[in-house]
Parts: sequence; structure tokens; C-alpha cells
Amino acid sequence: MNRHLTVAAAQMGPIARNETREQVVERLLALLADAHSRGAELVVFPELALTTFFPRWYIEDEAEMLSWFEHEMPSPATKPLFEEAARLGVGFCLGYAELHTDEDGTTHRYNTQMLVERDGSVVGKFRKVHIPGHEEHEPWREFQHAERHYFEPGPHGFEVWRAFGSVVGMAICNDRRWPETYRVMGLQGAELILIGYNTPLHYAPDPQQNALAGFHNHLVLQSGAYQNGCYVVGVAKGGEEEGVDSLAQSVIVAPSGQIVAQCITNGDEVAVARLDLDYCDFYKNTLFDFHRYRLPEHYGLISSQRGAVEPPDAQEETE
Ligand code: CDT
Repeated sequence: MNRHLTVAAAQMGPIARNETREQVVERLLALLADAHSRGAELVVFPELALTTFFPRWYIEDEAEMLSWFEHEMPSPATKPLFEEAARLGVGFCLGYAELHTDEDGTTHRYNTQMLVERDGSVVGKFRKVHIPGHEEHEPWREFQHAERHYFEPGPHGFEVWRAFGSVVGMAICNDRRWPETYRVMGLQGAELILIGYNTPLHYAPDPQQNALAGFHNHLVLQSGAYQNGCYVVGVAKGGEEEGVDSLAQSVIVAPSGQIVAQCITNGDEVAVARLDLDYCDFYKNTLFDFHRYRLPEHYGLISSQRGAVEPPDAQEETE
């Protein structure tokens, strides 16, 4: 008998700057209840799902900056979500800003997603690898995208876990644009990749891309799923948040690359799909049979080199 899993993309509309964690958790609980009533066993929430997308402001004051971060998970404010999910027997994936303290007392700020099983146990954490935007204040922009001021890249790369009767991996927002993200998890057998995002519709460095934001979002989620024979769940925090409009269009994508469920609003909304996990094998065992067809000896540059290095120009070559 095939393995099935019913998954919900729990999209969120805007979170106001002054909305408390408790108020946000009430919204998460409503999404959880909706998803559960539609049979969901796993609910995927967006990136930084507990707060407004604060990297749009460049904040230098340490205390104010740290107020956007979770110092523990679950915290008193988020505990009701963990308790209710376990009571319903529903797992979830939650994005938040994590303040992590090493054993030697060093602190780290990560953009994190936590995966929680249906019994309430923590499966694992993913810390965003590709941190987009800028490190310093850039006053020429209409709004900031200072993620590189707030977060360091996650040190563990792209892990996968055996959970939900499947092999599950995670990525966060900008990670979804990089093919390496999916391939590294595909090479560990990922069948299901969970991705939260906040994507402002205005891209200051090249505004001609603005109109293509929705196209690019689906392009990368669909190709990542298809090229690795896995399901991909992409979940937005969309709509106009503190004057900045962000992309919604959350989707669940099949290994065929087809969208099997999609949100149609810019607000809090659940899209549900029943996934046949064994359907991945149609792609993993045929066109994308990695073991049979990949030639890693030709892919060395991908892991040995960061930026593009062009060949010398013709004139230099003849000298
Ligand atoms: N949150 C996040 O990573 N957003 C980026 C915005 C573009 S880079 C400024 C994204 O890739 O969607």
C-alpha cells in the first residue's frame, strides 16, 4: 500500500509591528484548526511566522534588535501551539528568529525553522543558509532588506530527517532560488521539502524583476521538485505589511513539477493536499535516477568555487 501524508500550506497575511506573539499564536491556532478539519497531518507555516518581517528596518539598538528573536522554543507564548498540535496529533513546521547560545556563551542569530512531529517531539531545526540583502543601512532604498545585518548563515547546511513516514528537509525563502539547496537534500533522499518565505514585491536593486516575482517563485519551487523527484511546500507571509507588499501564492508542488494546491488570497489561508509519497519514485527511479545518470566528476566546480570565473579573453590566450 502506498504511503500517504496530508499536508497543509498555512499561509499568513501581514503581521503588524505591534502585534504581540500571543496574538500571532492565536492566528496560528486558527490556521492549525482549519488544516486539521481538512485532514492535515503536517502544517507548514511561513518564514519568521511570529513577527512582522523586521529586516525591513535597520535597527542598531541591541535590546530592540533582540526583541524580535526567540530566546527559547517553545516559549510561554508559543507553548499553546505546541500543546494544541500534539493534542490534535498534527505536526508542524514553524519559522522564527532564533537567538542561540553556545556552551561557551557565544551567541548566534539565525533565521530558523523548527519541525515538530505529530506527537509533539522536535524532529529538527533548519537554519537559513543563503542570507540575502545587505549588511549596512542603505538609505537609498524605499525599505531595507537587512537580513545580513541580523542573521548569520546556518552552520549545518541542508539536512534531512526521517519523519512523517517520509524523508523531510527544510529550506527558508532565498534558499529556494538556489538549485544546490534542493540537490543536496535530493542526494539524501528527500521526498518532501518545506520552505517558508517573505518576498517583498519590490526588489530595489533591479525593479524590472518586480512583475516577475510570482513567476520566479513558482519557477524555482516547481523545478526544485521536478529535478529531485520530491514534493515541495512553499508557504508565504504575504500581503501589505507595514507599507510593504509581499508575494503570497503559497503552493504545494508534486514531483512532476505540477502545482497540486495553491492559496488564492493574500491573507491567512490554508491550502491542503493529500500526498502519495511513493509517487516520488516515478521520478527518482527513471529520469532522475541519480545513481545511474549523474556524473559528479563533471560537477566539481559547484562545490569548489563560489563565483563565476570566465575563461581568459581571446587576446590574452594568444599572448
Ligand atoms: N526573506 C527572503 O529571503 N526574501 C528574499 C527577498 C529577495 S532578496 C532581497 C527572497 O529571496 O525572496
